[in-house]
Amino acid sequence: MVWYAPCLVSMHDCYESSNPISTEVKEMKKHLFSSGVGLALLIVVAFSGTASAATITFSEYPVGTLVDNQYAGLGVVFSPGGVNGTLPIIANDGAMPGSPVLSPNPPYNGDFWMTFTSPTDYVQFEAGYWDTLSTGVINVYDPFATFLLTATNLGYGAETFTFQGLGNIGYIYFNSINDPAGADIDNLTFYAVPEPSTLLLLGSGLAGLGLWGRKRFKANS
Ligand SMILES: [Ca+2]
Ligand SMILES: [Ca+2]
Repeated sequence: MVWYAPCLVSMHDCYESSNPISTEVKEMKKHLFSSGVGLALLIVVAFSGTASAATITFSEYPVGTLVDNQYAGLGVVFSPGGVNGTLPIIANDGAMPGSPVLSPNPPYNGDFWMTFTSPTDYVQFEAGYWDTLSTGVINVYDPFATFLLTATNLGYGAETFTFQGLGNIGYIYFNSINDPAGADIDNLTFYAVPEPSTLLLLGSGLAGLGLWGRKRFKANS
């Protein structure tokens, strides 16, 4: 059973597929392509769709930094798990392509929590280095701490985990204690759920662009 949905296309497509405005955007794309001014306007659409994304590479602070609320402004805080009871730490992991990483502490053997302080419906991160299959424990909860699903590593090395289509995500628990030499995470990306007013603004903006494109097409034809 696959508990998480690896995103094999692109982050924008993944986001769009779970976005309530996706039908409208797809219709608009079709229209814009047919109107002959699609390319320039599609760039605007793509930019709008990813405007609320945050990506953390863990190169923002020095190696050795214990991480709790340094990223609170982006919408995520970290706290100790129950195994070692320590905060995660920014560490070098030469086996991971994007080192430095965020590791359980002491590296790389333990667990920690991520808490998303703003509503988010898409979370993705890399985790590894996995030396044994199915040793990771990654549990996902909604903002009310209701359990949503558990995931584990289905491969060796670095693996990308993507959680979407679950509704709002509030907490993710990460435990790599059963993997030889442990594992850590990197490139944590998440999208804030757009506020209704933002959606309305985006929708009306797209409608305006569509009308503009249609007018231009008529003028050119
Ligand atoms: Ca990194
Ligand atoms: Ca390992």
